[in-house]
Amino acid sequence: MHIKAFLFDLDGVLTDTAKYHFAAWKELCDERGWHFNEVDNERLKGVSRIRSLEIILEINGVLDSFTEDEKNALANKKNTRYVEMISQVTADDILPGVSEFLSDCRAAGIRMAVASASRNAPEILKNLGIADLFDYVADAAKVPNSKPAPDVFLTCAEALGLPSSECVGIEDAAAGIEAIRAAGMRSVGIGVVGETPDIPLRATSELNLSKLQVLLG
Ligand code: B16
Ligand code: MG
Repeated sequence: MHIKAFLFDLDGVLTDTAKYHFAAWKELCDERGWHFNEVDNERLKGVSRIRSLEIILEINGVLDSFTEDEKNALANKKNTRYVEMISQVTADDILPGVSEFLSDCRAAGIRMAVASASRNAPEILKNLGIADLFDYVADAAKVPNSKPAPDVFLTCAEALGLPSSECVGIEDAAAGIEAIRAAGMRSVGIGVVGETPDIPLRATSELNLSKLQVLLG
């Protein structure tokens, strides 16, 4: 294939915001006396905010004890803390190898979009100082179905005016790899557990445009 665009997940691919998601959810859980640890946090990667809360409530056996309004209030409370935490994000938080890869893609005329489940994606990209490099950033609030549904990747391809066959998705979460596959695109996985991407990499430092062009060509 001739790669015309890369569609990037954000958390776990461009930067590591999982540690802030964990810290913000942990504060909420500690306040309520709920169990939540780093292993549980793995299940929240790539998953929407409200679904993340539901997973935490399920783990604690209290999912049925909350109304939709109460769940929204809890998710908002976590997000307020999370937004405070990500205000500290800077260019130093870009994952290794990512800046070089983005520059190489740009120099090669390959289009780039962000396909994240995070409603905070624009703010994080701005703080990282890379917002201007992307042709399109999907608005997670407007995407009908979250990963593993293909919607966010299809939205990006459509915005770029490209068919799925010319787009490659880059993801760190199993749900994201499923979403890319369901969108009919090839996938690059970063340390993905539980799904097999077309190109599995151990870390972002292994992202290399020439190699990917050969492997996916
Ligand atoms: P927000 P990604 C995802 O980002 C995170 O991996 C996931 O843990 C989080 O719940 C989700 O964004 C929603 O984030 O609360 O900021 O809207 O991996 O899809 O870039
Ligand atoms: Mg991710």
